[in-house]
Amino acid sequence: MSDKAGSGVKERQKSETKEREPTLYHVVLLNDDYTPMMFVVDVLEDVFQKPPAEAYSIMMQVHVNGRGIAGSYQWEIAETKADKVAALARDAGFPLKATVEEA
Ligand code: TYC
Repeated sequence: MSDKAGSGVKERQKSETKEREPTLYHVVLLNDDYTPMMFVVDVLEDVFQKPPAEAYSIMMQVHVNGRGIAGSYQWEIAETKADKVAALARDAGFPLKATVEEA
Protein backbone atom coordinates (compact mmCIF):
# COMPACT_ATOMS: atom_id res chain seq x y z
CA MET A 1 0.00 0.00 0.00
CA SER A 2 1.62 3.31 -1.04
CA ASP A 3 1.28 6.53 0.84
CA LYS A 4 1.74 8.91 -2.08
CA ALA A 5 0.16 12.33 -2.38
CA GLY A 6 -3.58 12.13 -2.79
CA SER A 7 -4.01 9.09 -0.53
CA GLY A 8 -6.08 11.16 1.89
CA VAL A 9 -3.81 10.52 4.89
CA LYS A 10 -3.23 14.22 5.65
CA GLU A 11 -6.91 15.06 5.37
CA ARG A 12 -7.90 12.16 7.62
CA GLN A 13 -5.39 13.17 10.30
CA LYS A 14 -6.68 16.72 10.22
CA SER A 15 -10.33 15.75 10.62
CA GLU A 16 -9.58 13.24 13.39
CA THR A 17 -7.40 15.52 15.51
CA LYS A 18 -7.29 19.28 14.94
CA GLU A 19 -10.92 19.64 13.92
CA ARG A 20 -12.51 17.20 16.38
CA GLU A 21 -15.51 18.82 18.10
CA PRO A 22 -16.43 18.22 21.74
CA THR A 23 -19.37 15.87 22.28
CA LEU A 24 -22.59 17.82 22.76
CA TYR A 25 -25.48 17.03 25.07
CA HIS A 26 -29.07 18.20 24.69
CA VAL A 27 -30.88 19.61 27.68
CA VAL A 28 -34.42 18.35 27.02
CA LEU A 29 -37.46 19.91 28.70
CA LEU A 30 -40.39 17.59 29.41
CA ASN A 31 -44.04 18.59 29.35
CA ASP A 32 -46.34 18.28 32.34
CA ASP A 33 -49.86 19.44 33.12
CA TYR A 34 -49.07 21.80 36.01
CA THR A 35 -46.08 24.05 35.30
CA PRO A 36 -47.36 27.41 34.01
CA MET A 37 -46.37 28.27 30.45
CA MET A 38 -44.88 31.59 31.54
CA PHE A 39 -42.69 29.86 34.13
CA VAL A 40 -41.20 27.70 31.36
CA VAL A 41 -40.68 30.76 29.15
CA ASP A 42 -38.90 32.52 32.04
CA VAL A 43 -36.66 29.46 32.57
CA LEU A 44 -35.76 29.37 28.87
CA GLU A 45 -34.88 33.08 28.97
CA ASP A 46 -32.99 33.02 32.27
CA VAL A 47 -31.19 29.65 32.21
CA PHE A 48 -30.78 29.12 28.47
CA GLN A 49 -30.44 32.78 27.40
CA LYS A 50 -33.18 32.44 24.79
CA PRO A 51 -34.76 35.62 23.43
CA PRO A 52 -38.48 35.93 24.33
CA ALA A 53 -39.95 34.79 20.99
CA GLU A 54 -37.66 31.75 20.80
CA ALA A 55 -38.35 30.89 24.46
CA TYR A 56 -42.10 30.97 23.75
CA SER A 57 -41.64 28.84 20.62
CA ILE A 58 -39.61 26.17 22.48
CA MET A 59 -42.13 26.14 25.34
CA MET A 60 -44.98 25.55 22.85
CA GLN A 61 -42.97 22.80 21.14
CA VAL A 62 -42.66 21.05 24.51
CA HIS A 63 -46.32 21.67 25.35
CA VAL A 64 -47.51 20.18 22.04
CA ASN A 65 -44.95 17.38 21.48
CA GLY A 66 -44.16 16.39 25.05
CA ARG A 67 -40.50 17.32 24.89
CA GLY A 68 -38.13 19.80 23.28
CA ILE A 69 -34.50 20.84 23.23
CA ALA A 70 -33.75 23.87 25.39
CA GLY A 71 -30.12 23.95 24.25
CA SER A 72 -27.02 21.85 23.45
CA TYR A 73 -23.80 22.13 25.41
CA GLN A 74 -20.71 20.31 26.62
CA TRP A 75 -21.53 17.83 29.38
CA GLU A 76 -20.75 19.90 32.50
CA ILE A 77 -22.63 22.94 31.21
CA ALA A 78 -25.65 20.81 30.22
CA GLU A 79 -25.71 19.19 33.68
CA THR A 80 -25.44 22.56 35.41
CA LYS A 81 -28.33 23.98 33.40
CA ALA A 82 -30.51 20.92 34.04
CA ASP A 83 -29.72 21.26 37.78
CA LYS A 84 -30.73 24.94 37.66
CA VAL A 85 -34.06 23.99 36.05
CA ALA A 86 -34.64 21.40 38.79
CA ALA A 87 -33.84 23.91 41.56
CA LEU A 88 -36.06 26.67 40.12
CA ALA A 89 -38.94 24.23 39.61
CA ARG A 90 -38.57 22.73 43.08
CA ASP A 91 -38.41 26.16 44.75
CA ALA A 92 -41.53 27.26 42.87
CA GLY A 93 -43.37 23.99 43.58
CA PHE A 94 -43.77 22.95 39.93
CA PRO A 95 -43.03 19.49 38.47
CA LEU A 96 -41.01 20.79 35.47
CA LYS A 97 -38.26 18.32 34.53
CA ALA A 98 -35.16 18.59 32.33
CA THR A 99 -33.04 15.66 31.19
CA VAL A 100 -29.59 15.55 29.58
CA GLU A 101 -28.98 13.28 26.59
CA GLU A 102 -26.16 12.87 24.10
CA ALA A 103 -26.82 14.93 20.99
N1 TYC B 1 -48.26 21.94 29.66
C1 TYC B 1 -48.07 23.10 30.53
C2 TYC B 1 -49.39 23.84 30.70
O1 TYC B 1 -50.32 23.63 29.94
C3 TYC B 1 -47.00 24.03 30.00
C4 TYC B 1 -45.64 23.42 29.94
C5 TYC B 1 -44.85 23.62 28.83
C6 TYC B 1 -45.13 22.67 31.00
C7 TYC B 1 -43.55 23.09 28.74
C8 TYC B 1 -43.86 22.11 30.95
O2 TYC B 1 -41.80 21.84 29.77
C9 TYC B 1 -43.07 22.34 29.82
N2 TYC B 1 -49.47 24.73 31.68
